[in-house]
Amino acid sequence: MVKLGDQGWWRLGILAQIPGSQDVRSLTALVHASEKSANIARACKQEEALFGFWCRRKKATRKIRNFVSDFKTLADVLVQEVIKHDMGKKFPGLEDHIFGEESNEFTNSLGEKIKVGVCATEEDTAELLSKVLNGNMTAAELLASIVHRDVSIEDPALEKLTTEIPQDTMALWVDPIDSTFQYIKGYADEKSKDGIYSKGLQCVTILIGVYNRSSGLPIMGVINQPFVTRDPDSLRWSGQYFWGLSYKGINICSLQTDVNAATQPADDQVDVSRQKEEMQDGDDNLSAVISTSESESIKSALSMLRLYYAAGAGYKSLCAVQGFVSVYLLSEDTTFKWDCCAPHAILKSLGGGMVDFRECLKRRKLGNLDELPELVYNTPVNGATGADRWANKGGLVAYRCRKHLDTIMNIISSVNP
Ligand code: 2IP
Ligand code: CA
Repeated sequence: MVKLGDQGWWRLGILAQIPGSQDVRSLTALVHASEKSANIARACKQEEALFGFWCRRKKATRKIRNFVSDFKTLADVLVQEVIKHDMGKKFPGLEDHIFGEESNEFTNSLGEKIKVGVCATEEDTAELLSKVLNGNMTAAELLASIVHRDVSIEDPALEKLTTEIPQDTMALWVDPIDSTFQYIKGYADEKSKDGIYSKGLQCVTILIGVYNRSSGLPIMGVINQPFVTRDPDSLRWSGQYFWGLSYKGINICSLQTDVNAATQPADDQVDVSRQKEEMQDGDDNLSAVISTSESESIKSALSMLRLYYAAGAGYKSLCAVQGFVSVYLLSEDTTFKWDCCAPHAILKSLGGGMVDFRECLKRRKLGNLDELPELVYNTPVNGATGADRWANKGGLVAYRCRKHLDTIMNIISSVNP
């Protein structure tokens, strides 16, 4: 067994193929945790009859403009606890630096408060979950079996990574189920436009991002999309995941897994990806994805672009990651650090990033075009309380190509003088 914890380092890369070693200390652990989470999300959705009663309205105090509804689900709480448990088991001590949207407290229909968590044995976990599920042991056992089952993945690109990152420099933001409303109410048979779903289960994502505790900048992340295609016969869903790492000049993403290119200095990489995008995608082909609740002035400023609407902050970021759109832009303060850390890391690994929209606009007006106000993940909003401490106050722009970001910010500046 490889005990990298003794050195306090994470090793990125699969060690399972080395005789006597274990698959530990790696980006792989994040991918595993996200896949287990996706299994939980799919099980709760697919067995809706079994779990149909567990939706509770979130006691949300945070502001969500024009939201239709906001729910707290057992899947939400359980996924976050599973990620904490599994990462903490592999990297002892790290569980104290894993932050997320959910608390682990759940109130059942009898009004009893139960702390959801992963117990030492599958039986104990089932017992605990049955309390949340008002005694439904069948549902509790099914969930507990997924929670305690190891997932296996085959990802050759991950196997090639050998970077080591000191564990005590890292912290995590987790959004266990982003786009909760679509998860609860979303339909399975929505149609996409140019690959983009405006709503539906495809807009649901699980987001796990790692950032540097002192700089606050993202290092690596996984976006897991549990509901991508549904088998017409079994009606079972399958999903996909995307990962990215941007650390000390190493930039590698599951969408661009050329390790030789990835180990080039970061700046060189940015230039290469910029050149490619500039060649392929002229300014007349720019596009953006925005929230339906976006302000009218932004909607009209962006109307000259190909404009898409989609649910889910994680999903809209994923559209930018996949290159379906040039940017995901949000002018409001309705996203949080847990919505952005994972996609930000992946966009960085592709030569792009995520910036504070309002600060970006302000700097442009002052003529400061060079220094981008990248989002950071370690600093709460001054004077805010509760979840609002971790809101992205100035909105955001997620982009893959710097030139596209500049062009779109120019368009907005010109109509918002
Ligand atoms: C929400 C979710 C919403 C999003 C909001 C997020 O997270 O992603 O869909 O609003 O900003 O905070 P919109 O779809 O208008 O972009 P959650 O579902 O986890 O509460
Ligand atoms: Ca969210």
